[in-house]
Amino acid sequence: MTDPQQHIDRLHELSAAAREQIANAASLDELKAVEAGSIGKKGELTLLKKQLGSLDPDDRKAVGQAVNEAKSAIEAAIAARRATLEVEARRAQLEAERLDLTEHPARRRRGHLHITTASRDRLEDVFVGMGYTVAEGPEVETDWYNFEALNIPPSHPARGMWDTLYVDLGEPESTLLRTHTSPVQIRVMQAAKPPIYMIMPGRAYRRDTADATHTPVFHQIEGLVVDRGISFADLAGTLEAFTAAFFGPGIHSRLRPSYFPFTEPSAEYDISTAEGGWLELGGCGMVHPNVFRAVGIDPEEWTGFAFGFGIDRMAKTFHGLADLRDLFTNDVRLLEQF
Ligand code: FA5
Repeated sequence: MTDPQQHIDRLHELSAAAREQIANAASLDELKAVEAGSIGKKGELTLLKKQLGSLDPDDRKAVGQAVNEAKSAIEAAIAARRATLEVEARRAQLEAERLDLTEHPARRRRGHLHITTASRDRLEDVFVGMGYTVAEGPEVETDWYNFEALNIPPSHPARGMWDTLYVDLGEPESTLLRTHTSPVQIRVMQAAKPPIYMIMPGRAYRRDTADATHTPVFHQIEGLVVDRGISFADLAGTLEAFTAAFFGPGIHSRLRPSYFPFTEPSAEYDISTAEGGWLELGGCGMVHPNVFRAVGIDPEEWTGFAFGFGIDRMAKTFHGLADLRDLFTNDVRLLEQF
Protein backbone atom coordinates (compact mmCIF):
# COMPACT_ATOMS: atom_id res chain seq x y z
CA MET A 1 0.00 0.00 0.00
CA THR A 2 1.52 3.37 -1.05
CA ASP A 3 1.21 6.50 1.03
CA PRO A 4 -1.13 8.92 -0.78
CA GLN A 5 0.76 11.87 0.68
CA GLN A 6 3.87 10.62 -1.09
CA HIS A 7 1.92 10.75 -4.36
CA ILE A 8 0.68 14.24 -3.66
CA ASP A 9 4.19 15.49 -2.76
CA ARG A 10 5.59 13.90 -5.86
CA LEU A 11 2.83 15.56 -7.91
CA HIS A 12 3.68 18.96 -6.48
CA GLU A 13 7.35 18.42 -7.25
CA LEU A 14 6.51 17.29 -10.72
CA SER A 15 4.23 20.21 -11.37
CA ALA A 16 6.78 22.71 -10.06
CA ALA A 17 9.62 21.15 -12.09
CA ALA A 18 7.47 21.02 -15.23
CA ARG A 19 6.43 24.65 -14.87
CA GLU A 20 10.03 25.71 -14.42
CA GLN A 21 11.03 23.81 -17.56
CA ILE A 22 8.11 25.39 -19.39
CA ALA A 23 9.18 28.87 -18.33
CA ASN A 24 12.71 28.13 -19.52
CA ALA A 25 11.70 26.56 -22.84
CA ALA A 26 13.45 28.73 -25.44
CA SER A 27 11.58 27.43 -28.46
CA LEU A 28 8.33 25.80 -29.47
CA ASP A 29 10.26 22.54 -30.02
CA GLU A 30 11.68 22.63 -26.52
CA LEU A 31 8.19 23.32 -25.16
CA LYS A 32 6.83 20.30 -27.01
CA ALA A 33 9.51 18.09 -25.43
CA VAL A 34 8.61 19.36 -21.95
CA GLU A 35 4.94 18.71 -22.67
CA ALA A 36 5.65 15.13 -23.77
CA GLY A 37 7.82 14.47 -20.71
CA SER A 38 5.20 15.77 -18.24
CA ILE A 39 1.61 15.34 -19.39
CA GLY A 40 2.25 13.33 -22.56
CA LYS A 41 1.25 9.65 -22.97
CA LYS A 42 4.57 8.54 -21.57
CA GLY A 43 4.95 11.51 -19.26
CA GLU A 44 5.53 11.17 -15.57
CA LEU A 45 2.15 12.58 -14.63
CA THR A 46 0.42 10.05 -16.82
CA LEU A 47 2.40 7.27 -15.18
CA LEU A 48 1.42 8.54 -11.73
CA LYS A 49 -2.21 8.65 -12.83
CA LYS A 50 -1.99 5.00 -13.84
CA GLN A 51 -0.87 4.13 -10.35
CA LEU A 52 -4.12 5.53 -8.89
CA GLY A 53 -5.62 2.06 -9.19
CA SER A 54 -3.34 0.78 -6.50
CA LEU A 55 -4.70 3.29 -3.95
CA ASP A 56 -7.70 2.70 -1.78
CA PRO A 57 -10.83 4.52 -2.97
CA ASP A 58 -10.71 7.42 -0.43
CA ASP A 59 -7.06 8.17 -1.16
CA ARG A 60 -7.67 7.71 -4.82
CA LYS A 61 -10.08 10.67 -4.81
CA ALA A 62 -7.63 13.03 -3.09
CA VAL A 63 -4.69 11.96 -5.22
CA GLY A 64 -6.82 12.00 -8.37
CA GLN A 65 -7.83 15.58 -7.64
CA ALA A 66 -4.16 16.51 -7.10
CA VAL A 67 -3.28 14.86 -10.46
CA ASN A 68 -5.97 16.88 -12.24
CA GLU A 69 -4.86 20.10 -10.57
CA ALA A 70 -1.23 19.47 -11.49
CA LYS A 71 -2.22 18.66 -15.04
CA SER A 72 -4.35 21.81 -15.40
CA ALA A 73 -1.56 23.95 -13.95
CA ILE A 74 0.97 22.46 -16.38
CA GLU A 75 -1.42 22.79 -19.33
CA ALA A 76 -2.10 26.43 -18.49
CA ALA A 77 1.61 27.15 -18.19
CA ILE A 78 2.24 25.43 -21.56
CA ALA A 79 -0.53 27.43 -23.27
CA ALA A 80 0.78 30.72 -21.90
CA ARG A 81 4.39 29.92 -22.85
CA ARG A 82 3.31 28.73 -26.31
CA ALA A 83 1.52 32.01 -26.98
CA THR A 84 4.63 33.97 -26.00
CA LEU A 85 6.95 31.76 -28.06
CA GLU A 86 4.69 31.97 -31.10
CA VAL A 87 4.75 35.75 -30.99
CA GLU A 88 8.55 35.69 -30.66
CA ALA A 89 8.92 33.18 -33.52
CA ARG A 90 6.74 35.34 -35.76
CA ARG A 91 8.75 38.43 -34.91
CA ALA A 92 12.04 36.58 -35.63
CA GLN A 93 10.69 35.40 -38.97
CA LEU A 94 9.56 38.89 -39.95
CA GLU A 95 12.95 40.26 -38.93
CA ALA A 96 14.72 37.62 -41.04
CA GLU A 97 12.55 38.31 -44.06
CA ARG A 98 12.67 42.08 -43.73
CA LEU A 99 13.91 43.88 -46.83
CA ASP A 100 15.92 46.95 -46.00
CA LEU A 101 14.98 49.41 -48.69
CA THR A 102 16.57 52.41 -47.09
CA GLU A 103 19.88 53.44 -48.59
CA HIS A 104 23.02 53.30 -46.59
CA PRO A 105 24.37 56.87 -46.25
CA ALA A 106 27.73 55.80 -47.71
CA ARG A 107 25.96 54.56 -50.82
CA ARG A 108 23.85 57.68 -51.29
CA ARG A 109 26.35 59.41 -53.61
CA ARG A 110 24.58 60.02 -56.89
CA GLY A 111 26.13 60.23 -60.32
CA HIS A 112 25.60 63.14 -62.66
CA LEU A 113 25.46 63.81 -66.36
CA HIS A 114 28.67 63.84 -68.36
CA ILE A 115 29.65 67.43 -69.12
CA THR A 116 29.17 66.91 -72.85
CA THR A 117 25.60 65.76 -72.21
CA ALA A 118 25.04 68.58 -69.72
CA SER A 119 26.34 71.09 -72.29
CA ARG A 120 24.05 69.69 -74.97
CA ASP A 121 21.09 69.98 -72.59
CA ARG A 122 22.00 73.59 -71.78
CA LEU A 123 22.39 74.44 -75.46
CA GLU A 124 18.98 72.96 -76.13
CA ASP A 125 17.50 74.95 -73.25
CA VAL A 126 18.95 78.21 -74.55
CA PHE A 127 17.59 77.65 -78.06
CA VAL A 128 14.25 76.30 -76.89
CA GLY A 129 14.02 79.50 -74.85
CA MET A 130 14.49 81.40 -78.12
CA GLY A 131 11.58 79.51 -79.72
CA TYR A 132 13.41 76.66 -81.46
CA THR A 133 12.35 73.00 -81.47
CA VAL A 134 14.71 70.00 -81.35
CA ALA A 135 15.11 67.33 -84.06
CA GLU A 136 17.45 64.38 -84.52
CA GLY A 137 18.64 62.32 -87.47
CA PRO A 138 20.56 59.10 -88.19
CA GLU A 139 24.31 58.81 -87.61
CA VAL A 140 24.76 56.44 -90.55
CA GLU A 141 23.89 58.48 -93.63
CA THR A 142 23.92 58.26 -97.38
CA ASP A 143 26.29 60.33 -99.48
CA TRP A 144 23.29 62.27 -100.77
CA TYR A 145 22.22 63.61 -97.36
CA ASN A 146 25.75 64.21 -96.04
CA PHE A 147 27.12 65.83 -99.21
CA GLU A 148 25.08 66.03 -102.40
CA ALA A 149 21.93 67.66 -101.07
CA LEU A 150 24.22 70.12 -99.26
CA ASN A 151 25.51 71.36 -102.61
CA ILE A 152 28.62 69.17 -102.54
CA PRO A 153 28.47 67.02 -105.68
CA PRO A 154 30.79 64.01 -106.13
CA SER A 155 34.43 65.00 -106.66
CA HIS A 156 33.71 68.55 -105.47
CA PRO A 157 36.98 69.81 -103.92
CA ALA A 158 35.09 70.78 -100.73
CA ARG A 159 34.71 67.08 -99.89
CA GLY A 160 38.30 67.32 -98.72
CA MET A 161 37.04 69.48 -95.81
CA TRP A 162 35.71 66.32 -94.18
CA ASP A 163 37.80 63.18 -93.79
CA THR A 164 35.01 60.68 -94.14
CA LEU A 165 34.56 57.25 -92.55
CA TYR A 166 32.64 55.05 -94.99
CA VAL A 167 30.45 52.11 -94.07
CA ASP A 168 30.82 48.89 -96.03
CA LEU A 169 27.24 48.88 -97.34
CA GLY A 170 25.85 49.11 -100.88
CA GLU A 171 27.89 50.84 -103.59
CA PRO A 172 31.44 51.78 -102.48
CA GLU A 173 31.46 55.12 -100.62
CA SER A 174 27.67 55.45 -100.81
CA THR A 175 27.06 55.02 -97.06
CA LEU A 176 28.99 56.80 -94.35
CA LEU A 177 29.14 57.91 -90.75
CA ARG A 178 27.88 61.48 -90.98
CA THR A 179 30.76 63.95 -90.87
CA HIS A 180 28.54 66.70 -89.47
CA THR A 181 24.96 67.26 -88.33
CA SER A 182 24.11 69.23 -91.49
CA PRO A 183 22.36 66.24 -93.18
CA VAL A 184 19.66 66.57 -90.52
CA GLN A 185 18.86 70.01 -92.02
CA ILE A 186 17.96 68.21 -95.23
CA ARG A 187 15.76 65.68 -93.42
CA VAL A 188 14.03 68.46 -91.47
CA MET A 189 13.30 70.46 -94.62
CA GLN A 190 11.95 67.35 -96.35
CA ALA A 191 9.63 66.67 -93.43
CA ALA A 192 8.42 70.17 -92.48
CA LYS A 193 7.25 73.18 -94.39
CA PRO A 194 8.69 76.63 -93.53
CA PRO A 195 8.74 78.58 -91.30
CA ILE A 196 11.33 76.38 -89.56
CA TYR A 197 13.19 77.21 -86.34
CA MET A 198 15.05 74.08 -85.34
CA ILE A 199 18.18 72.78 -83.65
CA MET A 200 19.61 69.31 -84.29
CA PRO A 201 22.16 68.01 -81.79
CA GLY A 202 24.05 64.76 -82.33
CA ARG A 203 27.22 62.81 -82.86
CA ALA A 204 29.53 63.24 -85.86
CA TYR A 205 32.49 61.21 -87.07
CA ARG A 206 35.68 62.09 -88.92
CA ARG A 207 39.02 60.50 -89.65
CA ASP A 208 40.65 63.23 -87.57
CA THR A 209 43.74 62.44 -85.51
CA ALA A 210 42.96 63.05 -81.86
CA ASP A 211 44.63 66.12 -80.37
CA ALA A 212 43.76 68.83 -77.85
CA THR A 213 40.95 70.20 -80.07
CA HIS A 214 39.98 67.17 -82.22
CA THR A 215 38.53 63.72 -81.56
CA PRO A 216 37.33 61.25 -84.22
CA VAL A 217 33.89 61.14 -82.58
CA PHE A 218 32.48 64.44 -81.44
CA HIS A 219 29.18 66.26 -81.05
CA GLN A 220 27.67 69.10 -83.00
CA ILE A 221 24.55 71.15 -82.71
CA GLU A 222 23.03 72.25 -85.98
CA GLY A 223 20.69 75.19 -86.24
CA LEU A 224 18.31 75.97 -89.08
CA VAL A 225 15.97 78.90 -89.62
CA VAL A 226 13.85 79.18 -92.76
CA ASP A 227 11.33 81.99 -93.00
CA ARG A 228 10.38 84.95 -95.15
CA GLY A 229 12.83 87.85 -95.15
CA ILE A 230 15.58 86.26 -93.00
CA SER A 231 18.87 88.13 -93.41
CA PHE A 232 22.47 87.80 -92.30
CA ALA A 233 21.70 90.37 -89.58
CA ASP A 234 19.22 87.88 -88.08
CA LEU A 235 21.99 85.26 -87.99
CA ALA A 236 24.47 87.63 -86.34
CA GLY A 237 21.91 88.82 -83.79
CA THR A 238 20.84 85.25 -82.97
CA LEU A 239 24.44 84.15 -82.37
CA GLU A 240 25.19 87.18 -80.22
CA ALA A 241 22.11 86.49 -78.07
CA PHE A 242 23.06 82.82 -77.86
CA THR A 243 26.65 83.59 -76.83
CA ALA A 244 25.53 85.82 -73.97
CA ALA A 245 22.95 83.30 -72.78
CA PHE A 246 25.29 80.31 -72.93
CA PHE A 247 28.67 81.68 -71.87
CA GLY A 248 27.66 84.73 -69.86
CA PRO A 249 28.19 88.45 -70.42
CA GLY A 250 32.04 88.31 -70.30
CA ILE A 251 32.37 86.31 -73.52
CA HIS A 252 31.99 87.87 -76.96
CA SER A 253 31.56 86.38 -80.40
CA ARG A 254 32.66 87.35 -83.86
CA LEU A 255 31.91 86.17 -87.38
CA ARG A 256 34.78 85.69 -89.78
CA PRO A 257 34.27 85.28 -93.55
CA SER A 258 34.63 81.65 -94.52
CA TYR A 259 33.48 79.10 -97.01
CA PHE A 260 30.95 76.26 -96.85
CA PRO A 261 29.33 74.88 -100.02
CA PHE A 262 25.87 74.84 -98.38
CA THR A 263 25.84 78.47 -97.20
CA GLU A 264 26.41 81.72 -99.05
CA PRO A 265 27.75 83.92 -97.59
CA SER A 266 29.47 81.74 -95.00
CA ALA A 267 31.20 82.61 -91.77
CA GLU A 268 33.19 81.08 -88.98
CA TYR A 269 31.81 81.67 -85.48
CA ASP A 270 34.49 82.41 -82.88
CA ILE A 271 34.21 83.30 -79.21
CA SER A 272 36.67 85.25 -77.09
CA THR A 273 38.84 83.23 -74.71
CA ALA A 274 40.14 84.03 -71.24
CA GLU A 275 43.67 84.27 -72.69
CA GLY A 276 42.55 87.11 -74.95
CA GLY A 277 42.42 85.09 -78.17
CA TRP A 278 39.56 83.69 -80.25
CA LEU A 279 38.32 80.11 -80.43
CA GLU A 280 36.51 78.70 -83.45
CA LEU A 281 33.33 76.94 -82.38
CA GLY A 282 31.63 76.35 -85.71
CA GLY A 283 30.47 77.51 -89.07
CA CYS A 284 27.38 79.34 -90.23
CA GLY A 285 25.86 81.25 -93.11
CA MET A 286 22.83 81.89 -95.26
CA VAL A 287 21.31 78.70 -96.68
CA HIS A 288 22.48 78.26 -100.29
CA PRO A 289 19.66 78.36 -102.89
CA ASN A 290 20.84 74.99 -104.23
CA VAL A 291 20.15 73.41 -100.83
CA PHE A 292 16.60 74.79 -100.89
CA ARG A 293 16.15 73.45 -104.43
CA ALA A 294 17.35 69.96 -103.37
CA VAL A 295 14.45 69.74 -100.91
CA GLY A 296 11.85 71.55 -103.01
CA ILE A 297 11.72 74.86 -101.12
CA ASP A 298 11.44 77.93 -103.36
CA PRO A 299 14.53 80.14 -102.74
CA GLU A 300 12.65 83.11 -104.21
CA GLU A 301 10.06 82.90 -101.46
CA TRP A 302 12.11 81.71 -98.48
CA THR A 303 15.50 82.60 -97.06
CA GLY A 304 17.26 81.23 -94.03
CA PHE A 305 20.41 80.71 -92.06
CA ALA A 306 22.16 77.67 -90.66
CA PHE A 307 24.94 77.02 -88.20
CA GLY A 308 26.86 74.04 -86.86
CA PHE A 309 28.84 74.22 -83.62
CA GLY A 310 31.09 71.74 -81.85
CA ILE A 311 29.46 70.84 -78.52
CA ASP A 312 32.61 69.22 -77.10
CA ARG A 313 34.63 72.33 -77.79
CA MET A 314 31.96 74.43 -76.09
CA ALA A 315 32.04 72.13 -73.05
CA LYS A 316 35.83 72.34 -73.04
CA THR A 317 35.76 76.14 -73.15
CA PHE A 318 32.91 76.48 -70.70
CA HIS A 319 34.66 74.30 -68.10
CA GLY A 320 38.19 75.48 -68.83
CA LEU A 321 39.54 72.06 -69.85
CA ALA A 322 42.96 71.93 -71.48
CA ASP A 323 42.33 68.94 -73.73
CA LEU A 324 39.26 67.75 -75.62
CA ARG A 325 40.36 64.11 -75.19
CA ASP A 326 39.70 64.41 -71.44
CA LEU A 327 35.98 64.31 -72.28
CA PHE A 328 36.34 60.79 -73.63
CA THR A 329 38.86 59.12 -71.32
CA ASN A 330 36.30 59.05 -68.50
CA ASP A 331 38.76 59.67 -65.70
CA VAL A 332 36.48 59.87 -62.66
CA ARG A 333 38.87 62.28 -60.90
CA LEU A 334 38.23 64.78 -63.69
CA LEU A 335 34.51 64.10 -64.22
CA GLU A 336 33.73 64.38 -60.50
CA GLN A 337 34.85 68.01 -60.47
CA PHE A 338 31.82 69.19 -62.42
C1 FA5 B 1 30.83 71.86 -90.31
O1 FA5 B 1 30.85 70.70 -89.90
C2 FA5 B 1 29.63 72.49 -90.92
N1 FA5 B 1 28.63 71.48 -91.13
C3 FA5 B 1 29.12 73.58 -90.01
C4 FA5 B 1 28.08 74.43 -90.66
C5 FA5 B 1 26.73 74.12 -90.47
C6 FA5 B 1 28.40 75.53 -91.46
C7 FA5 B 1 25.74 74.90 -91.07
C8 FA5 B 1 27.44 76.30 -92.05
C9 FA5 B 1 26.11 75.99 -91.85
P1 FA5 B 1 33.28 72.35 -89.49
O2 FA5 B 1 33.93 71.24 -90.19
O3 FA5 B 1 34.03 73.62 -89.36
O4 FA5 B 1 31.88 72.70 -90.14
O5 FA5 B 1 32.89 71.87 -88.02
C10 FA5 B 1 32.12 72.66 -87.16
C11 FA5 B 1 32.62 72.58 -85.75
O6 FA5 B 1 32.59 71.22 -85.29
C12 FA5 B 1 34.06 72.97 -85.55
O7 FA5 B 1 34.21 74.36 -85.46
C13 FA5 B 1 34.39 72.31 -84.24
O8 FA5 B 1 33.88 73.04 -83.15
C14 FA5 B 1 33.63 71.02 -84.38
N2 FA5 B 1 34.53 69.96 -84.83
C15 FA5 B 1 34.85 69.64 -86.09
N3 FA5 B 1 35.69 68.61 -86.11
C16 FA5 B 1 35.89 68.24 -84.83
C17 FA5 B 1 36.66 67.22 -84.19
N4 FA5 B 1 37.37 66.35 -84.86
N5 FA5 B 1 36.64 67.16 -82.83
C18 FA5 B 1 35.89 68.02 -82.14
N6 FA5 B 1 35.14 69.00 -82.67
C19 FA5 B 1 35.15 69.10 -84.00
